[in-house]
Amino acid sequence: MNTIDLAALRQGDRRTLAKAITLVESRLDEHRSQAQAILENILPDTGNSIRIGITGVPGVGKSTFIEAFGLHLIGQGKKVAVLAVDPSSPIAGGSILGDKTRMEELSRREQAFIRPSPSDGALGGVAQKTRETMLLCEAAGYDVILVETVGVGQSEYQVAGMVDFFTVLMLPGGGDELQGIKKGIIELADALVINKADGASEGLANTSCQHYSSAMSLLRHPSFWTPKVMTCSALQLINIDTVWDMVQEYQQEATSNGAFAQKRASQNRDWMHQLINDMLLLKLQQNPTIKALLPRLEKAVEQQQTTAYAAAKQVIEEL
Ligand SMILES: Nc1nc2c(ncn2[C@@H]2O[C@H](COP(=O)(O)OP(=O)(O)O)[C@@H](O)[C@H]2O)c(=O)[nH]1
Ligand SMILES: [Mg+2]
Repeated sequence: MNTIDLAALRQGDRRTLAKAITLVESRLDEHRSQAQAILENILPDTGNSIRIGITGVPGVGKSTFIEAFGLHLIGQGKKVAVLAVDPSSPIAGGSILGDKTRMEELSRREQAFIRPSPSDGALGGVAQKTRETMLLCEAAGYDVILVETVGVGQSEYQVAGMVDFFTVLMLPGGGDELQGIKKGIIELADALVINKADGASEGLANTSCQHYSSAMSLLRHPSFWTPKVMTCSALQLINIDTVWDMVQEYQQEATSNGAFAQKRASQNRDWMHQLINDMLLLKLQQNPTIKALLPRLEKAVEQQQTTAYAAAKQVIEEL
């Protein structure tokens, strides 16, 4: 893999973008430093997008929704990038690759760029790669970045921490726990969208909508924004435009009151701290003295010859 044509990337050339993402996803140190150089270079061209996270249990309709939503956005003159954070099945069963058929039309569009979840990278894992990929997509002129996650492990929390607007798709009827939505996820949501509000399920979807609307109004939300609850049908294209209108309303308000920039700034700060932790750990694991010391210390701790605290302190002092 050699150099990336940054001018072509900035002009939105898809092949160049794909190549740059592959570089970012690589585990090789050499690629890593090339990727970092590119990211430093394009940083001034990033940030001009709205980053939207989409989560929900398997089968709720994420892929169908993204297809409908993405096509709607393209109709509004937007360029849309779809990324996935799916630590469970990095390549073969990746949420996007697995049901690319559900995004058939979107994937054919010139104004859409769809990238499956990266395989778990060394530093920072999948989320780190997705953050960097997001920057590349912004430099390539994508206006809307959709980040999908199936919600395995910590992925919803990670996605919520890298987007401007976090959407939880839900099924009509059944509480969040019944649906297998993790505790705490609802509290992170900027919007709950009850999908499949069509046919026989429409009434149930409306009941769920009322239920969650009152539940959300009781939740304390640490922001100017009171999370919205609405229904839609990704399949029958009902309310897809309403969801986009809501996101735009959020963006306008958050931009004018400063919350938008503030949130991104604090996300970047948190990201840096996360990276410091990861890098420290890596340094620790690669240090030859510590490598030799660790098995002895583990044994000593197991056999209660030393306290865990004293052993940990010895390792840190070695570093
Ligand atoms: N009735 C109805 N079915 C839907 C809707 N959205 C998705 N589905 C169906 O639900 C199933 C799962 O959808 P999919 O997009 O693959 O869900 P994902 O696993 O969350 O990505 C598919 O059979 C879809 O056709 C909807 O709005 N209404
Ligand atoms: Mg899917």
